[in-house]
Amino acid sequence: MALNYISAAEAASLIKHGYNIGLSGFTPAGTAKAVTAELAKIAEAEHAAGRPFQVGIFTGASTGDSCDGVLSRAKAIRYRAPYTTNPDFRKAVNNGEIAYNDIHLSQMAQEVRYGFMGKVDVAILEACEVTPDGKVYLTAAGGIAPTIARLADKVIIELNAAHSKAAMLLHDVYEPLDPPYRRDIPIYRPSDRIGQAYVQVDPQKIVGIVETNWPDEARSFSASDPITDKIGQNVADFLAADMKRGIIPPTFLPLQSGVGNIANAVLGALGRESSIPPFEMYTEVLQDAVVGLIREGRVKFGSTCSLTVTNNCLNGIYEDIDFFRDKLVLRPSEISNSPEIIRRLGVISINTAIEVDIYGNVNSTHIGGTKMMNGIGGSGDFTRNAYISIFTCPSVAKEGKISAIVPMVSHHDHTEHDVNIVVTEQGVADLRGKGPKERAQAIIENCAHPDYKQLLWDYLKLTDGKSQTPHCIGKALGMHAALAATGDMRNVIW
Ligand code: 0RQ
Repeated sequence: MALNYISAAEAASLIKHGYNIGLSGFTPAGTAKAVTAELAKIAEAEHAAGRPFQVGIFTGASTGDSCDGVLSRAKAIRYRAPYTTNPDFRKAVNNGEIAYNDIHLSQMAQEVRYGFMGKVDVAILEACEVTPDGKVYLTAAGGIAPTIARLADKVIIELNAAHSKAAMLLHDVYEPLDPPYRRDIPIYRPSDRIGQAYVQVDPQKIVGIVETNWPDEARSFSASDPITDKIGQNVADFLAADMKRGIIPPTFLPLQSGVGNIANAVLGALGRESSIPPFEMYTEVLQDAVVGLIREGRVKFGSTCSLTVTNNCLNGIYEDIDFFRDKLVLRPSEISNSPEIIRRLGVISINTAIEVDIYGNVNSTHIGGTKMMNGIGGSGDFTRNAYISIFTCPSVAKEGKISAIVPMVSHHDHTEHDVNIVVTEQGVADLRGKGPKERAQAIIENCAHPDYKQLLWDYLKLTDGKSQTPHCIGKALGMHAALAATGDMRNVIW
């Protein structure tokens, strides 16, 4: 079949009000850009003419401004799942304008297949190459591309020259069967490849190819600071000690790490820790720090869903593809984040918390219990199934007005049953093998900021001190209430 080249505007005009669109990509890496940017213009014109225009968006994780940003500002999103990081999208969600379904990333493709979110009308896949028989070679991420490409009525390809064809060598595309026919996913080492290099699309469904030259809209990192450096060092020291004790085998175990500045600093510190041997990653996002560690031989292999790296770093990988091709693999998100594989490989997970309570419950998503920050991402997929699950965060936020260690989390993403280790710049609380009352001692003593330690000890005195999980229910959110009333949690009066 001949490939049909069309403009981004023509492609966007195929998307109608009420459609659900499925997008390739995972974080801004590998996400379609040109068609969604044009779609926002259509939405604005339709709204100006007094007509409704909104779509549902199914994707792998966050996207860039040319999707979530422009479409939020154009009020063109009715529904979206899963994770996002865009500030305009966040504003719209917290104004009640968008139905946001913040699900575990490993579950996204299968929930689309199960039909929980409605049908996929149009899939838009970013590719570095496409063949007339429908082989689509993805760019910097796996995401949910195989599923949306198979389920969509129509498929649009953004053929993006900003990505080198070297990306063709990085993908391992595999889609499991649905129950009751699902079998084990045969990955036994992070480097195992089990699928194909491309997404096979029915060529009859490809309604157009849009040629673009649009680099990924990657976020850059702030330089590490003394707080993130100390958190990173605390994690590295903890893991080195666990290896010395024989809890972690001498070969070490694969690591997962989330996104953001803290995660980048943690990986940097692990790379520098000479008592930790070269290790592998089984993760969902791979950031700049890890690419540097692969070059140095500190990271032996990276299995990931996306290359969430700066464009300089991405181009460096493409230029040195002969070096990287047997050290990296990009997988669909339901494989990179598969609970089955995470448990089998014994992955050590490292994610970031917004707040942690004294019993080890973690809030990763909501500010003040009600306002969405980003979303749970893959942190639940990894935490629940990890060999050792670690959460990191600075002990305070907003110049000390907010304590990250609180009596009770104001929103609950990861329960005390799943969280093993809490790390702040103050120290490390090892919760393994401890009951709730012992956990509270470890967290307050080791992780709370000195400004808040006594306040937290005083809170415990309000409880009966004996129950399985001692709380004073009327005051458990007292620090949050003090913040809301006075702008500073330190003003709490118990
Ligand atoms: O605010 O942006 O105004 O400065 O939250 O916090 O410390 O810069 O850290 O960039 O790593 O983000 C949890 C949001 C942390 C992120 C979260 C404010 C703080 C700052 C950002 P400013 P930092 P990060 C990977 C797996 C989801 C779960 C996960 C995240 C801003 O890491 O989205 O790990 N995680 N998923 O000041 C009020 C508090 C606060 C607070 C921090 N207690 N109250 N504000 N902030 N704590 C994702 C994927 O799966 C793809």
